[in-house]
Amino acid sequence: PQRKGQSIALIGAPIEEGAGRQGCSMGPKALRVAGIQDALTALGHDVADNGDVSPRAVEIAFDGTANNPEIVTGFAREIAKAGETALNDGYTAVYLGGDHALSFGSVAAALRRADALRRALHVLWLDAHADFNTPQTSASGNMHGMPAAFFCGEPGFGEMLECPKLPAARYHLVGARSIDPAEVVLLEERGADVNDMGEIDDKGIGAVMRRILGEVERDDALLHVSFDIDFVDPDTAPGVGTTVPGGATFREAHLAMEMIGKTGRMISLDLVELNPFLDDRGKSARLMVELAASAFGRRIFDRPTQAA
Ligand code: HAR
Ligand code: MN
Ligand code: MN
Ligand code: MN
Repeated sequence: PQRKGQSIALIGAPIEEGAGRQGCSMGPKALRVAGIQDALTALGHDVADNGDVSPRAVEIAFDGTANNPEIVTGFAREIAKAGETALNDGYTAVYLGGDHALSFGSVAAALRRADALRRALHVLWLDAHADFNTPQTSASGNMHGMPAAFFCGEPGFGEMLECPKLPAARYHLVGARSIDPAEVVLLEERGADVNDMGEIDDKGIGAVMRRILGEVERDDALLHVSFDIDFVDPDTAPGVGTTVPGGATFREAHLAMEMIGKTGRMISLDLVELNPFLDDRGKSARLMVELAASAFGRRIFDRPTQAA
């Protein structure tokens, strides 16, 4: 059930070097201006703002194509450290992105925490993209397109970060509509749980989410949620660098987040890929705050929903 009165830690991660264009570094500020702290506090939670991580670039290179590996790795290590500390102190971590490369660090923290508790972790990836490239497969070299391959144990990331690996079957991608050919092959071979928009159109977001959250329940697992704003249709959320038409509606996104909240199993949440430079008067930032609130218990009306 929904956990009331949680301690929540906001961790800003102004990384933009994982993306192909600049602007995501302004995301943490935009989410704060849009009222993330007040929105979660209003739901009865205790919300600490831990500020932004400030990494140094480290010396590292990968075989293949990977842009800005030094600063992306610097961020990943700092984020993992800040996240692990927050989780160990009993906080639910909310990462304010930042491009999706922040999840190298946030998922590492969640995996370490689950490992320490001897619990299984599932990762729910709400995204138009699979982010399952490696430096060997990536055509762009943009590292925001790679974190899922990393934490599922694909080789090619060298000494980037130490963390337990996620079995691919516990990587649940929802909302996909742009997956590269090499990613399709890899996702299939590894047995990742891919739910594209066609699946959502066919079965409905409620059924798709119910099935996934049912697996989390079955495993008595913890849940990390990675919310890429391009999961939502660009007409509704224009503040993003990689727009793909045909995304989730306002209502589908809300229902997904409400269902996540009701499980009471989410230990960490990424809010990523917001590009305030491209936004329409704060529209996308405000939507992200609203959706985060839904995952933390905001309801229009507390109607009972069907059990998993
Ligand atoms: N698959 C493409 C690549 O690897 C695009 C990845 C874009 N990723 C994000 N985050 N915007 O989901 O370059
Ligand atoms: Mn993404
Ligand atoms: Mn995306
Ligand atoms: Mn499955």
